[in-house]
Amino acid sequence: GNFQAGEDGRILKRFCQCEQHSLEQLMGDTLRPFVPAYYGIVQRDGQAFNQMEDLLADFEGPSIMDCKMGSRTYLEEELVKARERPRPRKDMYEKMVAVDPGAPTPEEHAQGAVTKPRYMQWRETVSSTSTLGFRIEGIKKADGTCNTNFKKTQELEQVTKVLEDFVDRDRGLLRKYVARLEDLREALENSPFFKTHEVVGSSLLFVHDHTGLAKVWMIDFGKTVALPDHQTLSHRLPWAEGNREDGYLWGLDNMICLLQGLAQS
Ligand code: 4IP
Ligand code: MN
Repeated sequence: GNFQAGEDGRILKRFCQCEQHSLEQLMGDTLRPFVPAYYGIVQRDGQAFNQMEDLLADFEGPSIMDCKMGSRTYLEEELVKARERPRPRKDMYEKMVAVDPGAPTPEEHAQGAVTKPRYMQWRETVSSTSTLGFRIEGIKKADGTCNTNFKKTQELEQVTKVLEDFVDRDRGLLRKYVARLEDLREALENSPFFKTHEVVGSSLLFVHDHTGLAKVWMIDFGKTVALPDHQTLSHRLPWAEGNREDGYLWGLDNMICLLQGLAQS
């Protein structure tokens, strides 16, 4: 797997250059309180790992939710590569058919394969990524239940139900999550790092427990890349190929709105 247990309060994640670069820079950014602390590279059995803070360490029997943020989940460079040299992916075809046997085109059925951007775009359009700018990837609750079957969770009502269930309709929890997300939004809007990076495939990790502790962090920076000099993003404008907009803040605005609605209902 990608993870190994680290020493006290730390985890090891398979080394990724892009993630290392991002975590290092984030340690000196306004976003620092919203990302895992980074402790550098370590070697284990001849393999390199990024060592970072175990975000679950302070919780007693945590409930956890992973939401992938943004309206685009692949890098523009992956689109260019796939166009120049299409690499048919059988594994992605199979993942697609498992969710919807009717999704592949007749040509894709004949090939038994799809390109990565094709798969990623399809995932976006059947989930809430395309309609809300975020999608729920997985939930593990304190009661032991675990669900990663959200590939077709798209409608606002479905998403709302899942979020309500995650917090067991606890308004106090919802208010804490909303407050934390509003703080995060402010930090993002003031972050030099965020302004100058395309943030793709990154998630928000929601964690709470029975003591009422509730926090959210940004995780997964394997596809967070610096823009060319002097280019910046709004993170709210729609994506058009070449503008590199990722829809991150659009998704966060929608998420905050939704949770606010639940907290008040
Ligand atoms: C996965 O699709 C996720 O999108 C992965 O993103 C992505 O990894 C995988 O691409 C893709 O197959 P499913 O979630 O539908 O299984 P993440 O790691 O953010 O979950 P990348 O490499 O794009 O981060 P491949 O090319 O690694 O298979
Ligand atoms: Mn992820």
